[in-house]
Amino acid sequence: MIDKQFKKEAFKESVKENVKFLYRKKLEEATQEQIFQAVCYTVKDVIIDNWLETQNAYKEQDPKTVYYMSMEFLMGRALGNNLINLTAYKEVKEALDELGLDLNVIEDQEPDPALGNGGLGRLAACFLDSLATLNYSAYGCGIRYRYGMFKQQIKDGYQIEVPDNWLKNGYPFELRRPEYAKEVHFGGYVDVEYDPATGSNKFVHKGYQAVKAVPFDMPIVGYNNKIVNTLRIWDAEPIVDFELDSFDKGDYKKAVEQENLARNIVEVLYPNDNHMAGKELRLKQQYFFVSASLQAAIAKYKKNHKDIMKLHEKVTFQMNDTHPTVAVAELMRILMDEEGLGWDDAWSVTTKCVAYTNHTIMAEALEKWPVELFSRLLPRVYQIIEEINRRFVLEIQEKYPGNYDKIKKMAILYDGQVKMAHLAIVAGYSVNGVAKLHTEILKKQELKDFYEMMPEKFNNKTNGITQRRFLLHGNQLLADWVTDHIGPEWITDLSQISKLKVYVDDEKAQQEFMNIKYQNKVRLAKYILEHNGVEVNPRSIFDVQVKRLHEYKRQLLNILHVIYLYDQIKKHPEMDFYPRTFIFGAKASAGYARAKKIIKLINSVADVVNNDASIEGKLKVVFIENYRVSNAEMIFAAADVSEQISTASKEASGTGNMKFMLNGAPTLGTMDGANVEIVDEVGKENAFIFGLSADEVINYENNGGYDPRVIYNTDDEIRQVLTELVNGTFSSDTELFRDLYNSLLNQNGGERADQYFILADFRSYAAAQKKVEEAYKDEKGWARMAMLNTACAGKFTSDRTIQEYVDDIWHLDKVYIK
Ligand code: B1H
Repeated sequence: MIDKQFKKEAFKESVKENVKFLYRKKLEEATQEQIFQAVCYTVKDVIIDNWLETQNAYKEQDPKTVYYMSMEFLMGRALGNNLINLTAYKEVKEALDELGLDLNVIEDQEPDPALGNGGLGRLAACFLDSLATLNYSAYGCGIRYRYGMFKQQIKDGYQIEVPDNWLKNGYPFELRRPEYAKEVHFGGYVDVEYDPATGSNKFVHKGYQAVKAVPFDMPIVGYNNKIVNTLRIWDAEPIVDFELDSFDKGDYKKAVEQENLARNIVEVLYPNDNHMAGKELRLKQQYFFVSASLQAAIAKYKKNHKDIMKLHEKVTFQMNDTHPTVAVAELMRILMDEEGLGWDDAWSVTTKCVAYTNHTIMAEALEKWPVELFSRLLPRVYQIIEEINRRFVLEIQEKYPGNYDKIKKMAILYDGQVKMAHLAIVAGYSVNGVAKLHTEILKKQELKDFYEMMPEKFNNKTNGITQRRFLLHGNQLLADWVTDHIGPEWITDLSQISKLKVYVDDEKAQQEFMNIKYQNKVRLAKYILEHNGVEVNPRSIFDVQVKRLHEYKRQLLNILHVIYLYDQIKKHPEMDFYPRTFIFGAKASAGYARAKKIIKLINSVADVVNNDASIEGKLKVVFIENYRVSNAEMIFAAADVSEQISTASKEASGTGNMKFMLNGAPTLGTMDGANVEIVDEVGKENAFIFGLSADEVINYENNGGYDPRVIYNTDDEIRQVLTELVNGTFSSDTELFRDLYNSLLNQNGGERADQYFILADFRSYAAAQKKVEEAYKDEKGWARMAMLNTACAGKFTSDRTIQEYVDDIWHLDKVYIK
């Protein structure tokens, strides 16, 4: 189904027209960036028609709508993805060819909209793609950060953060919607006033600062179904214009403050993955977009529904982690203070409308706000939380009379803090984890008391990824090959990909499959040469770990093992060694010193290893600068080995693991997160599993940890590797990596020695790596294993995840466009 506008001639004309219209130029005179804009406007023109039609269909058919509330949407580039989902990619590529233009180069002009940190934000983006593709009415609700995830530069091996001014040239796909602006209020105080109309008291918020929330809409194009949903991200503007003479002094001061508040609120994404910043501005961001989104959703509902008590029949709010959890109290506030409901009615509606997804058990990510801060910034909302808490504590007491420990563990307000997860669980009608193991850990450990009190709320929704971006767009060679063998149904029904299983022993298919992998490796090698100046051998094993840098993800284990291999090759130059390229990509939070040190270590090891002629290029180490969605697509396509080596129990799910698998890279990993389910699907013999189990790790943790010194003292090779961190092998400054060294061997304050069990898992990891090498030498065996990974990846589509959310939690209706 090709839209009229994508008939080549019409498309070419339209691009030329747009270049003229936008820049007063002829095509030959335009820059690539200008051509990019012109192409986007042509594409947007088609999208707009479908967008209108979709919204009309929604108006007519009145389906239930999910509002996916998230501080992060890691969208990645839109142009290529939109063309893919409009099924116009190839036609447009050809049309541009005929104009002497290269679609790849044009796509490369687009900044990555990077309004997210990592997995959590990218999951939200995959969900929007699946919701539109599966014909469900959905809004993404978020913030239009002026600056998204910082750009990473590597200088002398160190990470430098550069601001990401993604809106610099204007973003062609967004649409400003000032007519839907909303006001959001901060600070001030609450007055109790007698309301003669109702004969009771009402609460009035006074003396606040106000900000105008202005929505920008981005189209979310469904695959080949004419559906276009909306990602609505909010910008902040000051409410008062400066009409100086109309202000007295007090108003002038207030006007300046409101101006500043508006300017600051949406300025920048907090670049912390799995870590709570705890800053006042962050709470402002949260309330800002939550309040605006809820107001907009309720206004939309009220346009064609009278009874606010039935809100839950048409609307559901999914809270992406606790970041938007203030929604619970804000919805209560709107229902009571604006819609006039009493507490019980408001609570009844709220608790049928909000649901919560937990994404992590890392303690430092749990959101807790000081009561002092919270009540000062959001006095009315805080008052409501106090009442929710008071009633919940009564419930606890009723269920567990005399058990004050339960109150201590479950109350929303305790020790002068507001515990956002507790608020989300108490109000949510659903609480879900993001992989089977993660949900079990929530039930048995982290949220045990809540699970015992309200087991019916808890459920699992194993994450997924969209095959449209991560195979169809990212790996076009393999996508075509798959379609040639099993037809195109996999694009919207990934379970079909299991049909590839009949080819795994077919030698011709094996060769074609591995040849595609080789071509993708050549493409990546070229990128690495251009961006890192390092020459890598596409015949070597591409062993890849790309993800945010975090100690629990254990990039340190990977690089220590590289050092170990380097030592081995130096010591036994004659030994058999299959050439290996270790590829890393990772951003560290700007304030996370140890993570940044690990980046420096990787680059220092790379310097030594890559420049040591004596090892004859057997080993290469590459740190890819500025890992992000756009280069990720290329990296997954080129990977032979997928490193998923988190300390078991720490990675809630992981989604990179699924992207590698779909692209034919077996997992080298621990039994953590969704790795467990990957192994269930593909079989243990087609993965390389090592390390402590989650139970074992949790057991150690509950019993005071373990002693890495025993390993250090008894294993000479491991001791040698650690010694090289501090003996000048990788830096003339022997103190440079001292903290990393110490972190593995010494207890430090509350932090245990080697708290992520790196030494404990080292030998088992090295053994698994040895197995990888042996397996890779068997060409046919490897081809079979790689193909099986692709063929068994069907479960890990976000289409499946979304359908489960719909069936078990949201209960949305499908909408079809004629
Ligand atoms: C995940 C986060 C996260 N879990 C706090 N939690 C943040 C927490 O800015 N903050 O304050 C930002 C992000 N991110 C990830 O979610 C998990 O680590 C992955 O295992 C999981 O696959 C992903 C999606 O569920």
